[in-house]
Amino acid sequence: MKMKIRLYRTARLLLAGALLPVAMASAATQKPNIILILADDLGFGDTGCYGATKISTPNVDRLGRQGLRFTDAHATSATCTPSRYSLLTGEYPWRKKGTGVLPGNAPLIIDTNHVTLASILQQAGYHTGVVGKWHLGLGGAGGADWNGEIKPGPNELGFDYSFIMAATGDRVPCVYIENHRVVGLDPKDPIQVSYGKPIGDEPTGKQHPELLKMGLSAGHDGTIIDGISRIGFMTGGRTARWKDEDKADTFTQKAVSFIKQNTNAPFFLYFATHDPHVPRVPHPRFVGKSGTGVRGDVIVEFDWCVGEILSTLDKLNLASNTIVILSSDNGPVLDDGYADGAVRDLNGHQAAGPLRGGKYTIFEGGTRVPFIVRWPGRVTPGVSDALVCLMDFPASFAALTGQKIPTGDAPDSVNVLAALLGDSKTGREKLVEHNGAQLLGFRDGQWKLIESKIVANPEAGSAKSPQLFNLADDLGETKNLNATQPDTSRKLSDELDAVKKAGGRVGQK
Ligand code: NG6
Ligand code: CA
Repeated sequence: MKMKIRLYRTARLLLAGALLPVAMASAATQKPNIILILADDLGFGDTGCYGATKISTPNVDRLGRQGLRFTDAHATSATCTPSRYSLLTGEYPWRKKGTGVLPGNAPLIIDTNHVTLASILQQAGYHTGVVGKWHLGLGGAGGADWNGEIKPGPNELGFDYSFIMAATGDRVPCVYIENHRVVGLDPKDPIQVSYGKPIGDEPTGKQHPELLKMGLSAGHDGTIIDGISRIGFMTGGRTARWKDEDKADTFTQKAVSFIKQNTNAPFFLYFATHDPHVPRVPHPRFVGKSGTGVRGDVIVEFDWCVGEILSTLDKLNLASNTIVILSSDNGPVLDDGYADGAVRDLNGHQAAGPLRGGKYTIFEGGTRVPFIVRWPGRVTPGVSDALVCLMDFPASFAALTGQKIPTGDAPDSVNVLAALLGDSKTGREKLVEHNGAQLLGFRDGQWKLIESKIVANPEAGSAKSPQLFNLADDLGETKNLNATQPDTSRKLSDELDAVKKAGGRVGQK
């Protein structure tokens, strides 16, 4: 099946490539290694180079000094699954049903017949790997067979290697999956997963809150794994279960070995960390190290992970031939369902920096994320205000490596390579922002429109009338100009409608 999928995609890519003039293809072709470090829920203001003064992040700051630091880079959505869906497919997630935050037993939501960021680079000759959080579903219509071959998944979407957790740290199953198999599974203790009725005889957080080492503030009252109750129920797989405090070390070690094994070929590593998502359980060596509570501690842990990647590149003499990109899948959240003291211990830290809102919201804090591109000798260090989106990776890296995207694939991905490399001060002109659920915003240059809609979450940023902000002098989205500038509001609203109808390439210049 893998072979068939690959052949089909290869044929489509070759066909698309045939239309590309040979000279253009070779002139465009460059094959630096590419490492994409994607944090989970890291806010715009969470690191030193983005203005944090209370949390020390020397390794991220080093990247920031040595690279191009973007001030207006966005995830498509303010939650994980839709954000990562568009990063890999180059399609706005709100175009497709079923791209909301997924349960841990959801089937794969990406169509294996279309190219992805990974398959584009694989086709360009890269050895491709994903390590860390997946959260895009696994398996066919019935979901994954946790005790057998788990597919389709990343390996069917262009990744040669995968070492992942299925969904999030707070969702079952709490096991690692390497390529198609659960790691360390004892066949005599098979895994079962349910997001409906409780299964197995292990205690749940709902029935036995006294057994929890971390209290709850919302949800998360399913099976207790290692003293923390999760979303959903699981039984079995006891020898395969992860230890929360070791997760950063385990993922980092796998990422580092992937780099070490690929020193001779160009490689693409998508390193999707668990930090600083809930449950926040730093390794003991990071406990209390941030001075801003447990959320800060797992940011310090994240920074350590970044440092390990950078020092590996240095040791292997790969730094100058490797593009390192650091970003986050969505904006920050403090209380995300566990009573872990994140709000109480904040000590004045501003996770979203100067931005309004955060995860789940349509304000800039929801999707505007840290974004650094380092390519020593090629990308001049500095700051870029270009508007770019994580969804632009497929088109941009296809351009870098001389690949042509088949018609109809990655429809919303814009080639912003010149902005990523610092050759241009501008990226896309327009961008649809998405709070991860039903709410859309629209950016056209400095203008930001939030469409009128009432949604369930009162903090998401919805209102009965449209909201219009001029981000050039109101980055914090405090002055709604809809009433005084109705023409601008209408223009943006029409533009948003056009993107919704058009299906792609609207941000292209
Ligand atoms: C929410 C969870 C939250 C987090 C989020 C997904 C509750 C109350 N909240 O439903 O803890 O898991 O989903 O986060 O259960 S994301 O970064 O993967 O989008
Ligand atoms: Ca996230």
